[in-house]
Amino acid sequence: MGYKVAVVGATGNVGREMMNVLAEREFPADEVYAIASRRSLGTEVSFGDKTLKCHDIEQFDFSKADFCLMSAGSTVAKEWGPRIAATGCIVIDNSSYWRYDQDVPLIVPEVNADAVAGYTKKNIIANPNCSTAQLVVALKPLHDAATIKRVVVSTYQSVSGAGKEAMDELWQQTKGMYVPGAEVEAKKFTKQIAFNCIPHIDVFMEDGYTKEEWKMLAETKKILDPKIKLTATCVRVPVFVGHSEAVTIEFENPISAEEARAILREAPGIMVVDKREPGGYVTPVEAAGEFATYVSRIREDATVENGLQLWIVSDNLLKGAALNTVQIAETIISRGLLSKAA
Ligand code: 11C
Repeated sequence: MGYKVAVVGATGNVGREMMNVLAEREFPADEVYAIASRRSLGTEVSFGDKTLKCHDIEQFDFSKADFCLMSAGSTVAKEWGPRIAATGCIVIDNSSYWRYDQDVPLIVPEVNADAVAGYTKKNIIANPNCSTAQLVVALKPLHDAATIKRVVVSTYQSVSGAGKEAMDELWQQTKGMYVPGAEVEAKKFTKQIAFNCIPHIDVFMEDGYTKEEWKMLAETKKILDPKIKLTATCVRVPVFVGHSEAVTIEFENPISAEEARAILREAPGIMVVDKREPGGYVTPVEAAGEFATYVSRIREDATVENGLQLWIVSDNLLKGAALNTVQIAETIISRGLLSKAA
């Protein structure tokens, strides 16, 4: 007998990927329910070779589901997370709303799968921000080997992280550049995104960092190690899918590029592509649609003691969101932690 899975936010970028990942990984589901707000009622979404009609979140009986994979933003997560959790259905939420709650585990299965057992406090588990998920998968095995002290990261984040309208804005604006009179003004972004890059993701905070940059720090500490120092600059680039990160790491103990490459080759979820020749590295176009997090350009940083530099690329809608939520549900099942009988 399999499980019953509700996907809330099924019509969004991430919700649709959740459906694809459940189907592609052959998640042991008897039933998958597509859930959305009333205005999406009747909208159809694909699940494998089936087409599912969306249910209205207000009308759906969540007590019949074992898992609720939710990607509908913080407002929905705040209101509906506890309501769904109270029915006995485990909520795995992709928004930032629950991530920093000490009674809610924040999980990347390759990094801190043991912490998932803590979900019983609220029956809610949080999925990290996409830029954090791919970062910590690569940092974890290196931290185990040589103890990370400090990380400096610059991100190159695709527009799909900002949703479907943002993807449309990049597409229309790019086309409009070549058609006199068809220029498209910036709407979703603060400035032109076509042929440009914007050093601003999420809101500004008092100290001058953006919330996206703060999230990378707070989430890395919660998932991996609170002792790690991290500073980030998060930049939006005109790429549709796939976030890239240039990462400088300072370690407590010596670690060579060769050792790091060997460790990362064995690490779960990581694919090393590092040929030190033209094209011997991965770009977001190649990572889009893939489950792996790719690491390239592994080299020693001669400006500090025990320093390394890496280039990390992953599909932000998959490892950064949909894949990770499905992996969390798989972890609960494989560890026998589901409190409700399947
Ligand atoms: C972006 N990382 O690329 C964001 C999207 O906290 O889950 C995901 C925001 C979040 O815009």
